[in-house]
Amino acid sequence: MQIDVLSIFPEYLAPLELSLVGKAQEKGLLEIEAHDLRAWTTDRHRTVDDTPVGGGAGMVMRPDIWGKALDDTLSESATLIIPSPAGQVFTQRLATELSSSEHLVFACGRYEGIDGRVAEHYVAAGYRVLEVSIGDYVLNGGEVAAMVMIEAIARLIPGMVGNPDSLVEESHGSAGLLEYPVYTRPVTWQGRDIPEVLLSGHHAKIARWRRDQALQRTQERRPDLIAALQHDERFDSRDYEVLREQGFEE
Ligand code: JDQ
Repeated sequence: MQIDVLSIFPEYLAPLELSLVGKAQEKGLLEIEAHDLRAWTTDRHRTVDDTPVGGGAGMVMRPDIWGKALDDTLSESATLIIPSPAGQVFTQRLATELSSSEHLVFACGRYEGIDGRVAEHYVAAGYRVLEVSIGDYVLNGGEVAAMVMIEAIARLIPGMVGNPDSLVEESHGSAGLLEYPVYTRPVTWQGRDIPEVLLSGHHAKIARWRRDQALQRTQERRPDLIAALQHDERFDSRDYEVLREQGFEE
């Protein structure tokens, strides 16, 4: 997979060289390049922004500069991703879907964002264009959002990840639920013991305990996820027993 990131702060993307994403790059499964948007300016001040037409606070990024940068960067197979607080929400499903892409181009805006015609133009030109939010909070620009998405996507690239078992588990029974709590030695720490069942060696009991924990904390912290799973026949009768003990109805 090729990933190009366009930004006025390409140095922000430096951490992608490290850790998991760096390993994917070393393995040749992934190539990430950060480009300085100002390379496509022609004026002495390397201007990328202008005042908002119609009035209002702040500055807007110019479509002509973005157009030149994207024309030089997009390939025929590329998906254009524009981080935005007004985008569709980034999910594990979207990460999985994007992990089989040949080419992703992230257009990272700053200020009040990128002129709205840029997304429209590349849709009209036949590209897949996604305006994507990483959650309902406001960042100062698209760079951190792009890094979040790239990390989530890169760990799913076929042939990647240190421990493939963790990905298999993610896509199985626990899918759509929060993770169960995990423990390691020492068995007693600060007067707190690891739950006895985990030391029993009884694999079926351990699996059931972990599912109960996942169900309980999902019901407590993310009832929206329980509601979403309910009609999908994802729960057996024991699951419903656990949920009902927590005050769950229907
Ligand atoms: C940009 C901005 C509009 C603040 C400029 C480019 N999930 C998520 N939160 N914030 C962003 C994404 C994001 C992405 C790209 C961005 C924010 N800004 C700043 C723009 C209104 C408010």
